[in-house]
Amino acid sequence: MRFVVIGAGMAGVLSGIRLRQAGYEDWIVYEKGDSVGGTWRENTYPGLSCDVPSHIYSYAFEPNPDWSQRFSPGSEIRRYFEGVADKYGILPRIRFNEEVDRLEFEQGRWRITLKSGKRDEADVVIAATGVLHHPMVPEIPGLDSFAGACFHSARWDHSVPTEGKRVGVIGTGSTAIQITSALVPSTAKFSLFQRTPQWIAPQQNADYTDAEKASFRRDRVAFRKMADDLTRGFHETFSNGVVDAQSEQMKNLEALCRKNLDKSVKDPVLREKLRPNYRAACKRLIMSGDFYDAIQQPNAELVTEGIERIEPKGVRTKDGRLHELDVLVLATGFRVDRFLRPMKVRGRDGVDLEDVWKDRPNAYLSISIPGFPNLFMLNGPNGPVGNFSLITIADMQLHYVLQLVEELRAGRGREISASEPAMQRFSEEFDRAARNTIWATGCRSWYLDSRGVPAVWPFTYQRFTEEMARPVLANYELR
Ligand code: N01
Repeated sequence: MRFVVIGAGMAGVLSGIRLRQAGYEDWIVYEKGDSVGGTWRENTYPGLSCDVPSHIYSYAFEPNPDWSQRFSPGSEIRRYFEGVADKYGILPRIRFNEEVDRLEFEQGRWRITLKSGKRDEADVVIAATGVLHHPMVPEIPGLDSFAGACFHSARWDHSVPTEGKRVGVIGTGSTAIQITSALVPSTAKFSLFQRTPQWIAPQQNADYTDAEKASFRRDRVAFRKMADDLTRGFHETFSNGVVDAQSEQMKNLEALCRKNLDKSVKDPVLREKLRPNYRAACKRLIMSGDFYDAIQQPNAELVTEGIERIEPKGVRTKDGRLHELDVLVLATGFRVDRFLRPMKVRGRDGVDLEDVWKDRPNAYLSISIPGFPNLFMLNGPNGPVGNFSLITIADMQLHYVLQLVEELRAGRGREISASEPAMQRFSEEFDRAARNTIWATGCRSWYLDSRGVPAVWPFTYQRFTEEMARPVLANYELR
């Protein structure tokens, strides 16, 4: 069987490794960029780090005793992925600067057309195309008229100096919060344009000492146990809490965030401007040990007036004030409803994915779409994203996908995809559960789909683990 993997980010590299381990030799990875790393290649903004502990945000088979910090910086994470791809011999199998344009299922195989005009074919396609991938550029009047440098946070222009400059950032998501902490100390003036305040959980990010790293290297069993304990602790507290808005975990989390705000911000006016009027973790929870300190510095300003328009000299807010800027950063998030798009995907009988997904993207267990056989998504729609380690999630999904593929290898059929009734049942149960989650308690966030229903795994983490352990073949159509 021939496999095509789309994307050489964390999940694409993992796919190559797992395919080889499973004994498949005929596979290739198409990557539109010029190197591996996905989100860690595209995001290079100052202050970038992962707020999932590094020892959890690692491949299970490639623990890294050398992580510099509990939450290591983005550049280090990128180097980790590059190193793993190299060590496992994945790089020669990646076709860089090749973007997949079309996927068409014809006569039992996927026909792949690349933007370059080249063509390929595969029995199985694994889409490892990422979630937070397509920058969301806001429609603010006058945006193009800005005379200084303006870019999205995921397209950071490192040729533009920020030191000693007047920098403005639009947005208060995880990205903007990290940029704020990183840039306030070196800018002349820093303006953070907040549309909605965020709850922020405290985070301590100590460096690992040389002695600690040596002990991780020496005692692999204890090292593994530490990572497992971290994972378990996280799932028992956070992961199982978010799916039940009334849970003790969510109440405790809110108390923690409230205490963090009350204790950290001295000026009562600023404190109230920073206080959200929705529940903690309704939006994707932000963790930061230095944001409140940064925003209280004399050169920092939290701008809460709405943005009227952008002008050549800066941002005009609705109170008539012009915030003069040299650099404007759009930390305005991503189009998370894209998934496989903008690829044009046609399944069995020429069915267009755009039509199937015209209301919203949907997939059985986040992996398979009825009528699109032998096409499997990693971190697809409705999966566990958020404050999870997506590496663990993708690895479990691959384990599951490879069991489906095993049905083909064993000759029990040539085409496998979720059945319509299974998709229907899953969607109904999904929607019911989604309404009980913390994400549905009244805030705007990228978790919500076009109907305002959270599009994120709404069941327990335990359930995800159980579902991924073994596919229920009765829920699949095998031809
Ligand atoms: O994007 P976001 P992000 N005018 O969508 C605002 C992961 N991540 O890049 O809240 C004014 O969260 C918007 O305002 P509002 C993580 O999963 C992880 O920060 O909608 N403002 C919001 O404040 C994260 O959740 C890490 O009112 C506008 C912001 O832009 C995800 O990536 C680090 C606007 C967008 O926030 C995305 O985070 C970074 C407008 N027209 C990212 N349009 C870590 O691991 C949008 N906004 C630490």
